[in-house]
Amino acid sequence: MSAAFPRLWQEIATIGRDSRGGYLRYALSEPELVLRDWFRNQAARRDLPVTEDGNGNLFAWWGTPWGHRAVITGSHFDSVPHGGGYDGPLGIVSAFLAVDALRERGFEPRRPLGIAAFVEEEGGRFGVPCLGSRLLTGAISPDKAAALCDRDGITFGEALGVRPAGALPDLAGRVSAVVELHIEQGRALVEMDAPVGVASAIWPHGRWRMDFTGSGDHAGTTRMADRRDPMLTYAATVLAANEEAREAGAHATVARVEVTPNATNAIPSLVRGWLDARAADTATLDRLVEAVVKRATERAGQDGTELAVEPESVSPEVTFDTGLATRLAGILGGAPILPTGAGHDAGVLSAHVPTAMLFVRNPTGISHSPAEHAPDEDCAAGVDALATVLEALL
Ligand code: HGY
Ligand code: MN
Ligand code: MN
Repeated sequence: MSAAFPRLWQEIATIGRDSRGGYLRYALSEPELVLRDWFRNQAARRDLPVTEDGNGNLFAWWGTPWGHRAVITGSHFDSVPHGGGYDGPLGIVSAFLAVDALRERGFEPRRPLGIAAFVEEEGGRFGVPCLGSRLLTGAISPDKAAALCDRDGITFGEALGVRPAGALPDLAGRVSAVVELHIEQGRALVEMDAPVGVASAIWPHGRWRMDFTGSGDHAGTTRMADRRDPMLTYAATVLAANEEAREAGAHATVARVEVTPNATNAIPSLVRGWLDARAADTATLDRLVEAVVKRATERAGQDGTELAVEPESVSPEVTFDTGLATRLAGILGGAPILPTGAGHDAGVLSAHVPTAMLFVRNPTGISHSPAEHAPDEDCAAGVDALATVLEALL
């Protein structure tokens, strides 16, 4: 295996790493800005001009920027809080190495290739995932995006420094294909004994903010019978979501909560929790969310609390271009084709342009955790696969 991958991977391995080996790479935060500079530096080393689309997305170009029938590859730098280092950056590092490999083969593309670094894919800072690709495709308005706030009250517009430019006109006319390489967030490739796979679909999924409101009071002097404690309604809802998902063969997670006033000796007045729900099809997802909200509402009635549910982002089912997926799997010697429950910028772009994803084997399947890891030899196989696929598309 060539040493190219570990050598380049090591250049970013410590950027934004926390004391537990996880990564804190919020969009447009200090570590991610360092990664964006690294991106520009890698592009400059390869004579690839870099453009910014006014939405926070970076593109390094082999050929004319946004030239005729361009191919786009790449991924994102941002991580979930204390997440893994591969989710996102692997697709960007692999793209630069794929260009190196194609140049070593003496390949001359007939179309421009854009290596993308999409902003805020995780939604970890501003709350809406795939924010950069949603802006690029017009799936979210510049004003709505600009007004999104992080935990410190800084808006995306302030962090970006400009009002987002919004949709690129005629994206479908400019771009002939998109291929995003990503670590697999699951163990299917391990079970299939394959280092690289091709995506068939992304499950429909979304995130709903649930506000449980009660009456704040003294923990020591308020009789149990007199309480309207939103923490009880929240707790019952977390358990209900888990039960309903198991019954529906779907996935539901409540992993983020904010409590007001969040004091040991004060019954909360507000508990804000986020439901992440996903299912193999839209009907199942809708039924799941409906069932969770119904049970939460019933419990609120018992507790004397109020419930408000706000969908923060909902992503429809994505079926990647079947012809493209089959063609790429064939080019890769019969690589497996598999679905995923994880959202990606490629999913957003697939509504506008023929889009594919390549997955690189993840031995544990773990992601969104410091334990996320892919062995160098599988990452190198991913680079080779990406180079082969890009050669065919360019
Ligand atoms: O949450 C997701 O599915 C993706 O990792 N943003
Ligand atoms: Mn992710
Ligand atoms: Mn990702």
